[in-house]
Amino acid sequence: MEQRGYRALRERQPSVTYMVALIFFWSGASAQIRYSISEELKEGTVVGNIAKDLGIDLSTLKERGLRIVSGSNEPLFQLNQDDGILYVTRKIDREEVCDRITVCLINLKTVLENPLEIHYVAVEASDKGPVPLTTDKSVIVKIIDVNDNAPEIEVTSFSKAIPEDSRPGTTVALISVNDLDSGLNGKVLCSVMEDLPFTLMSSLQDNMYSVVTKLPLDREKVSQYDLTIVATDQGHPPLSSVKTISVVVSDVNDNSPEFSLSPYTFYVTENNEPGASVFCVSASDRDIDENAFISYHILRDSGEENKWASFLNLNSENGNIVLPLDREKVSQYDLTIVATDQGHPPLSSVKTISVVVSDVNDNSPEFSLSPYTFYVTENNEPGASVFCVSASDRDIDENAFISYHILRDSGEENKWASFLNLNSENGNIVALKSFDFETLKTFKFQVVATDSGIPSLSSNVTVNVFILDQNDNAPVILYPVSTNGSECSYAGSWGE
Ligand SMILES: [Ca+2]
Ligand SMILES: [Ca+2]
Ligand SMILES: [Ca+2]
Ligand SMILES: [Ca+2]
Repeated sequence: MEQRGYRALRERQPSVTYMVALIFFWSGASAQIRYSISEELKEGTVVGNIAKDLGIDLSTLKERGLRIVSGSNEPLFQLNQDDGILYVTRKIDREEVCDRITVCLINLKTVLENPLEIHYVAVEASDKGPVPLTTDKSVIVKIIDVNDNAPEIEVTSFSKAIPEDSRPGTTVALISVNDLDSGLNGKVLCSVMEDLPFTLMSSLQDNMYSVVTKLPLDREKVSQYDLTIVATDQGHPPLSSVKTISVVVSDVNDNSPEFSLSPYTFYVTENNEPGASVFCVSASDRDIDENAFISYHILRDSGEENKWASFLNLNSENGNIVLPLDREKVSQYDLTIVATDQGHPPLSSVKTISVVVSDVNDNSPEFSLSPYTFYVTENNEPGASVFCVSASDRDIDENAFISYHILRDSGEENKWASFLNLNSENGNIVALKSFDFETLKTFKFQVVATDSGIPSLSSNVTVNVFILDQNDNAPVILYPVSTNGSECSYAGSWGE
C-alpha cells in the first residue's frame, strides 16, 4: 500500500523535482537508517526511534510536526510525535505487502515543518520497479520472512477409478504444490502414506508430482483407497498441508464362479411334484456386476446326459432344476453343471453333481404267474413241499421285501387251503395231508404277497391245484414247478 502510494506520487512530476532538490539539500549529512523487523509482529511493536536516528532535537519534534506521509488508509506504521518512535500499527503480512519478492522493503516518507524537511524514502525492490532514489536520510524497514504460509496442494489431474489389473507405475493423479514463503520456508517436500500401494514420483517441473501405483492392486481385497498426500515446507517450525484423494479400484473379471457345495450330491425322493424344483445349484463370484452375474447350463457332452435332456430342465438364472423323478426308471443322475459369468471374456467353472433318487413304495409285488396251476399226485407224503409261488417288487429294500400268506376267508373256495402251509418268506407250499384223488380232484385258493413298505402294498394270485390219480403206470413229470427261477423246491410225486 505504501508502494502504491509512492507510484502515484512518482507520476506527479513536479513533486519529484522538488524532492530531488531536497535530497541535494540533505546530501551533506548522510546516514542511512534501516530497521529490520519480522512480519506478523503484534500491533504496537516498536520499530525504532526515527527522531533520534535522524538526529532531530526531541524538544522540537511536536512543534515541527514530525509525521509519516502515508498514501494508505490503513498505514502499516505510526510515528509518535512526542518521542519520534516508529511503531507497527497493524500486522504486516510480508506476502501481502511485497507479493513474493525475496527482499521486501517498505519505504516511508517523513515530513518535518518549520522549516520544511522531507525525508524521502526510496523504493527498493529486489527484481524490478523504479530505480531507488538515492537519499541521504531514509528510513528503511526490512521485513524478514517468517514461515506463515503452509504449502498448498492442488490436484491437477485425477483418475477417479483405476482397474485392479493396472501395472505398478500406473499414474493415478498429478499434483502440484505451492508455498508463498521464500527460501526454506517455501521449499516443500511431498509424500504419501507409506502403507498404501501408491508412491509419489517427482516430475521434471518443480513442485509437480505424479501419484503412481507401486504394487499390484486387488479390488476383491481393497476396493477404495483414501490416499493422503502430505506437503511440508522446511521452515522452522515447518508447516504442512494434507490433501486426501479417494481412488476407486474398478473391477476386472479375474475370478471364476465358485460352486458353493462340494461334493454336490442330492438325495431326492421320487414321485416329486411335477414342475417343482428338485434342487438348486448355486455358485458365487468374488467380482462384481456383470463379472459376477452367473448363468448355469448343463454340459451335454455325453450320451447318457442327452438321454435325460428332454425332461430335465435347468433354470439358467437361478440354478433351479426341474426333473420328474421315478427311481424305477432312473435311480441316479450324474450331471455336469457349468456356471459362467458375464465378464469379457467370461469365466466358467464346472461341477459334477449326483442326484440320488430315494425310493417310495409305489409298486406292488407282482407274482411270476397269474393264475398258478399246480398238479399234485395223490398219496403224497404229508409235510413235503408240493409247489412254490414267487413274487417280485420293482421297489427296493423294505419296499421290495415280500412276505406271503394264504388268504383264509370263510368262503368255500379256501376250505382246502387249510391243508396247506405256506412259507411266508420263500413261498414254498407244504401239503399237511395226503390228497386222495377219489375224494378231491381239484381246488383253488388265494395267495397274498405283501411288501414291507409303509404303507405296504399287496397283490393276490389265484392258485389252482389239480390232484392226479396214481395208478400202475410209471410217474410222469407234468410240470416243472418253478417257472420263474425261484429257489423253492419240493419233494412230491408227479402223476401222468
Ligand atoms: Ca467373475
Ligand atoms: Ca475382480
Ligand atoms: Ca413295493
Ligand atoms: Ca418305487
